[in-house]
Amino acid sequence: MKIYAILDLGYVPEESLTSIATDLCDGGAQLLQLRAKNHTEKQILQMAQIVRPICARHGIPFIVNDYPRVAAMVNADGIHLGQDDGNLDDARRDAGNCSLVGRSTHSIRQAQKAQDEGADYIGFGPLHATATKPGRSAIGLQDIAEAHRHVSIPVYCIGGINLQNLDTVVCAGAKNVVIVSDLLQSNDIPSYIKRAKSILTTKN
Ligand code: TZP
Ligand code: MG
Repeated sequence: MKIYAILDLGYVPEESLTSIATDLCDGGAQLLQLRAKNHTEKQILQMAQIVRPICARHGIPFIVNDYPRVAAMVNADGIHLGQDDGNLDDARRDAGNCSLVGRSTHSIRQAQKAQDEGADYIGFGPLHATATKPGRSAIGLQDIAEAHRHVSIPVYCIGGINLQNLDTVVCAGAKNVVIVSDLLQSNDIPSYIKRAKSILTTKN
């Protein structure tokens, strides 16, 4: 039962990167990803150089979205790819043979395929429509339990999850979750994570 946090630059101003990364790590996030859809690779490298040591100090795996070479340059623990981001083996190699390669999946079939291709974990969603992933329709909660029956690698449910609906997501079979906008917009990140963890553990 893990909480995976994403430092999404759509919600985090660059000048707050250090403090928010520190709050997420201090608060108990168990994985941390850097995701920036409107920045250059060079800018993302600079941000990764800031976040990487914060994660290392806390012993939290640091994962880079989309840019294997950035992952290699900062010695990240992992790389995360979407459905259209290419081959997982190539990404792992380009990321310096990092230990974690994750793939976003939107169906049970894609979940199985990602496992077959060697993913170490998958994102599964979006469960609910979300402004963090515009244009991607919600898949709902009904396939969560089945996805867990089909794959043995960790499944991270994602998309529109917040403290109000987390219990329904867990009751539908979720074990691990990614929470992005609701967490990043909370005014007390550490206590948000503690509340989310207590929902995850009491319902699981
Ligand atoms: N992939 C599927 S949904 C999503 C991603 C990156 C965004 C999740 O963000 P939020 O704000 O928790 O809905
Ligand atoms: Mg991508």
